Amino acid sequence: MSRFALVNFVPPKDVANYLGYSQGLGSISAVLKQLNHQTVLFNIDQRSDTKSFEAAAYCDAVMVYLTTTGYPLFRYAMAQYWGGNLPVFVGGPHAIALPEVLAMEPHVTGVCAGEGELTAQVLSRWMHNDAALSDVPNLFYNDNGVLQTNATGCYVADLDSLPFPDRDFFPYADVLSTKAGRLVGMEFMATRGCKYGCRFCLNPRLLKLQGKQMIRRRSVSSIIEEVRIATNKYRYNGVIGFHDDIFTLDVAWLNEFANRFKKEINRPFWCNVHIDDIDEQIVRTLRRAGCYRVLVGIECGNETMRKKALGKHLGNDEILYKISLLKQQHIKIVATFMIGLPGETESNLRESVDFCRAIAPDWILLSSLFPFPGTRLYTQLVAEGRLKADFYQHMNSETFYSASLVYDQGILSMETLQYYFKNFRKMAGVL
Ligand code: B12
Ligand code: SF4
Repeated sequence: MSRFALVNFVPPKDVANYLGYSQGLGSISAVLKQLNHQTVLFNIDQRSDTKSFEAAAYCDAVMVYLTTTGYPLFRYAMAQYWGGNLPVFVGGPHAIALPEVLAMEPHVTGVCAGEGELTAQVLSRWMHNDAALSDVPNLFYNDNGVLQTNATGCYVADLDSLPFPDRDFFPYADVLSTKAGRLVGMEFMATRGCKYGCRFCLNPRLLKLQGKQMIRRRSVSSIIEEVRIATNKYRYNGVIGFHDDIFTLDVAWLNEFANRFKKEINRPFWCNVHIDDIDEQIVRTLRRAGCYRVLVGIECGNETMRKKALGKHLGNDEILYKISLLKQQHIKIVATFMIGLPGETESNLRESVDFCRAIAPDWILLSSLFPFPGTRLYTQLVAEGRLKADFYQHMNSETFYSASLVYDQGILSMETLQYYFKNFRKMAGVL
């Protein structure tokens, strides 16, 4: 039996409302426990004291869930605490984006370039000399200075065969009781993968690494069973949240879900939808199932920019029509917008504000554009010389949450960006 430290580098509490639950780490913990290993969670932020770093190093191995914004802290932890004989494995979005770079960093034992359940299973055998690193699916590693890249594209074909994510591993009752926790609700995920090709998102890379078949869905029975067990266990009466990238990809699945969720669970839920996917019938089905809020990616007000810069092929008229369908069914709208896009002028920013006003969402999630490694936008900006390929090594981990841009946008001044970042909601009439 081994004891694994599962580490998540999270934003400090005063910077972002990180809730603490991660489906990815929860799933890896469940898989390891099924094999009789122990798992310990470390949520570490830049204000964490040395004890957290040191305690993780007392486990038999460290497994890091790495986002790009967590990279500076990861590097610090490796240099100060975890370098040496401790096996350190890295997975998560930043690992999926840059496995060949991370694998060659000092003291990194291996990097998971994809889904982690099969990887974790074989790694736990490696810990007991029962497998070689070359046997581990999706793993990139440094073999005496030579990069080894095992087959990627390995994933669990039947998601129902996985144990439910391990919620007990998190301080889960606390997660639910915070203000943000009450808003986000109890989180679930029925689908993995997304068919769209947005230039700012990591999903197209995952699709390329793992192939189209990787878009998978759990059965309705499996997701309902998980909701029933988890809500009973935590005596939870609040809202349910589905984190699937797009909840409405499969109409037949959605119909079955709507009938059974209403009958067997009957709780309000929110989910993510894509404007392209929804029509009157789907919106009615969502409502019938109990959907009271959706998150919709709009990103900007200029149609050409949305298509060309962001790869989101949606017309403004189509968006307004689909939004009206959602409103007819009294479904609340949370719209995402980004500012600081390549080629964006102040007049484009005003277009975004005006379009947002026309949509009149119930809430806006606004961010400044962050070209994550592994996305087509990142590759483009690096090729154009407007972004340093290793920018993430030097940034402050709070950059992501501010109005500053990490690339040379060349048109908008810092003052203009900050002004729109601060006043966008008010200007669009969303308070
Ligand atoms: C739900 C979600 C959240 C939730 C939960 C986050 C979490 N840690 O799970 C909340 C809202 C809290 C959140 C916060 C943030 N998120 Co978020 N989030 C997502 C979302 C939509 C789904 C994540 C998920 O559950 N995926 C499904 C599970 C099964 O996959 P997974 O998490 O990747 O884990 C698997 C593998 O990566 C791997 N794996 C992971 N860790 C390890 C470790 C080892 C050792 C191994 C072997 C394998 C392994 O195995 C897991 C199981 O298969 C993704 C988009 C996406 N589709 O993934 C964005 C995404 C992960 N988020 C992103 C970002 C930027 C953030 C924030 C930085 C933003 C913010 N507002 O603060 C924070 C970071 C907080 C943190 N450190 O976790 C980016 C990351 C991009 C990047 N390159 O870093 C993504 C990819 C969206 C995007 N923009 O493209 N997020
Ligand atoms: S629709 Fe959403 S999840 Fe899918 S590729 Fe675009 S941004 Fe990513």
